[in-house]
Amino acid sequence: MDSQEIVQTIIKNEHFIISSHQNIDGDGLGSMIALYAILFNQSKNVVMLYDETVPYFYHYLPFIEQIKPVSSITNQVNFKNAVFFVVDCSNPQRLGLPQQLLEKCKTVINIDHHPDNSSFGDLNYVVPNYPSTTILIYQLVKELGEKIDRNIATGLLTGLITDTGGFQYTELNSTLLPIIEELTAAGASVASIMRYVFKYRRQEALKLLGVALNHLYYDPHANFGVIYHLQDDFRACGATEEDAEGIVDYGLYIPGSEISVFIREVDRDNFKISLRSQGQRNILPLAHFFEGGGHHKAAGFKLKGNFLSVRQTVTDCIRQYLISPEEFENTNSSKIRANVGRNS
Ligand SMILES: [Mn+2]
Repeated sequence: MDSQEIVQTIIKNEHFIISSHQNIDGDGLGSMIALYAILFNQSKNVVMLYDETVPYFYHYLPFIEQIKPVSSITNQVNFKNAVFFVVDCSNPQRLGLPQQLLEKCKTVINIDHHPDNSSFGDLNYVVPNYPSTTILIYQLVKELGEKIDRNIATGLLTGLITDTGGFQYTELNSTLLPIIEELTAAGASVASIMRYVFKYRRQEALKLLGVALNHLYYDPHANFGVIYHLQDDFRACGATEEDAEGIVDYGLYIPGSEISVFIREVDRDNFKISLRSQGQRNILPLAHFFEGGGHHKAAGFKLKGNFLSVRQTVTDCIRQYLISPEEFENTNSSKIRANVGRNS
């Protein structure tokens, strides 16, 4: 791992760009914000780039208004001298527009915890078994010898809380507890972050959740839940994509459920599919089968087609996988392998 070199690169350089994956989550944002705050405290010249809307329930984060679209900075940054941090992002394609800036920059630093990260950086700090990318940023702050203030702590804790599902997917242990204690002592609030990340939702989002629960289908033989939203559902509720955050989890609430799948129509005949699992099930092979990616317990991919055929394809695959994972992986091994790290 290149953490020592990353620390040296921070010390030796003045200009930094930070970005994360499209369809951003609390770990991507928390990592960006914490890193921004660290570099800001060192009086470095730093910009954060993201081209989509940052969901309103993350607006409590410090420096959130400093996140800019690519078009706003293109003329201001001397890319030849800039170090580009890509955080919580398994491959450059997931960056969206900021991807075009990577090759203009002096150094690309890739900090991530996705198992299928393609090690695309000049320097790579990738540890797949870490619960969040923000814990890697925490290690960097320590190596830098930088004091953790409230802003840094809030970013770091936001990533940890989001990616562990509020400490439901990762056990609180003797490694994490002292870190959480340190971050809360620095001024971050577990209670407040938990509320914003998981509970703070506008009325339109709650209506959308109601529709999702009405659509819920559960397969009692293979033990998985399916939820979906069509464009008409978003329109009827006055909801947007950000309002669907967290809905995928409900398919795992049913006793015995092993996998939850959430299919949503983002444009006509264009679907995003999110997968979640609990217990021992690793859903990454399923995501790779469909040219997606992610983690063992949280992954996703995209599919085109009409809704009924998309749903049929996805549910058939999940059923086959749950009934016999070895057979599924053996039958599809070349396709699964070819897609690892390609597009998650
Ligand atoms: Mn993450």
